Amino acid sequence: MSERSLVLFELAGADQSVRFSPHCWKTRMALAHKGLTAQGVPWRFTDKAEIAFSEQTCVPVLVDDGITVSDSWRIAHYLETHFPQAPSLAGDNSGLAACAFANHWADATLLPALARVLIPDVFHVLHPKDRQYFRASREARLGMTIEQLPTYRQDYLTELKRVLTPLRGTLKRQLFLAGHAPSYADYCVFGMFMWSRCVSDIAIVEPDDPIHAWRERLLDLFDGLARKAPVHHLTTGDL
Ligand SMILES: N[C@@H](CCC(=O)N[C@@H](CS)C(=O)NCC(=O)O)C(=O)O
Repeated sequence: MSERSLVLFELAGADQSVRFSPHCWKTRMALAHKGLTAQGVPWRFTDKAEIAFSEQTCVPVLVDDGITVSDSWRIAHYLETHFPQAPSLAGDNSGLAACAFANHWADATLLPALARVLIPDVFHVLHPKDRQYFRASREARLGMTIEQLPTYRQDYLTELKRVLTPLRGTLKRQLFLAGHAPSYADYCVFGMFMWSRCVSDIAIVEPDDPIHAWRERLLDLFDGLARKAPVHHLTTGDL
């Protein structure tokens, strides 16, 4: 396989052995995963002319026996398609392992961003016997009272929108995080949206946001299991 002449243009520092581009590293790792070796050509930001043949201005650029491919994601697809006998970049028997990132991202990044928006509403959904515990534990975590949170709600919503950027970018191009069909990765993130749906009527995504359509698809799954789930209805007593 490695007899093929593969050349990879990759970003280098002043020391040309330092190849520090994250995107080039994606390609490096993908090549290794496939059992392929490429001749690395050091490239600097200002060496545009050297990759002009690729008709764009960024590295990585892979040249495979005269075929030029740029953009790390497109290169990954190219490698997957043209080296089908090599281990799949999607992973073998990866199962839940493939969903681990979505789960960690949802828990470590999305959840805290959502919490700042939702906690005042969550408070009203709680059984009265839980309220004191909830207030004490969450206020200690947040460093402010539950009543103070809404003051900053607009800022928190702006931050949430920012946090959702990678999800939005993914769902602009595919139906589910796992591609054509949902996986546990979708459920890891969707759980956060169900949290919101169940406690609040705050619109956390706009109708023209790809996340909105994805959420609708998930709400429809399994005969509308999630859509049919009871949600809290705000009353004036909640406000
Ligand atoms: N989406 C591209 C991004 C590539 C990219 O931004 N590469 C940087 C190096 S990390 C680059 O070549 N930048 C050129 C420039 O800023 O002029 C990919 O995944 O390959």
